[in-house]
Amino acid sequence: MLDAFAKVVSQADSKGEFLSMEQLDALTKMVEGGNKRMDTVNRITSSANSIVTDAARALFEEQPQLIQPGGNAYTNRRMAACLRDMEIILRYVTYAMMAGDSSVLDDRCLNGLRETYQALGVPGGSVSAGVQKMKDAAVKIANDPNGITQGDCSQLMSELAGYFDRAASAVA
Ligand code: PEB
Repeated sequence: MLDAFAKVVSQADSKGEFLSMEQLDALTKMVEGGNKRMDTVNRITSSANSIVTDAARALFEEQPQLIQPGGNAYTNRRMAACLRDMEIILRYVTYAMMAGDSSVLDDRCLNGLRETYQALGVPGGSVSAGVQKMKDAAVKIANDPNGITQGDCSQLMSELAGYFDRAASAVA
């Protein structure tokens, strides 16, 4: 598991090189944008419950077969597993956002997840659709201009969206 700093250090070390100016500039920008990054993580973390439940509700509205007998979210046990999975994925996205690097999400959540779902008979495409819904909600919440110092968050938001896309395509 790496963060943006450790990643650059490890890449440079594997080549036996000093950090480049480009790498230093990129990390300086990351430090300068640190408050915005933490606000983003904080906002998503505080709204995690509603992000998960709203996305699940919308998913079941679009794909009602999931909650009908024989569906993959039918019975309380499967419904609970489904909501839990969405929460786990969202949690790892917030970790990646905090670290500024996807490796924690990749290594501890997404690696092998497609195969797990295949083995369980859980439709990956549906999980993927649920993740996309969480993405839309999370970006909306993180990018809300109300109640926060104004600034340009476009780069952070596309980074955030990228982690969700990564999760969605890992299981699709
Ligand atoms: C991944 N999910 C499930 C299981 C595992 C995961 C390992 C099997 C064990 C269990 O049931 O608890 N666990 C999960 C994860 C990590 C982890 C992401 C990462 C670290 O450790 N059902 C639906 C939707 C979807 C869904 C499409 C969006 O209809 C999910 C939610 N996951 C779902 C369901 C099960 C499951 C298990 C229904 C139970 C499947 C079953 O037992 O029939």
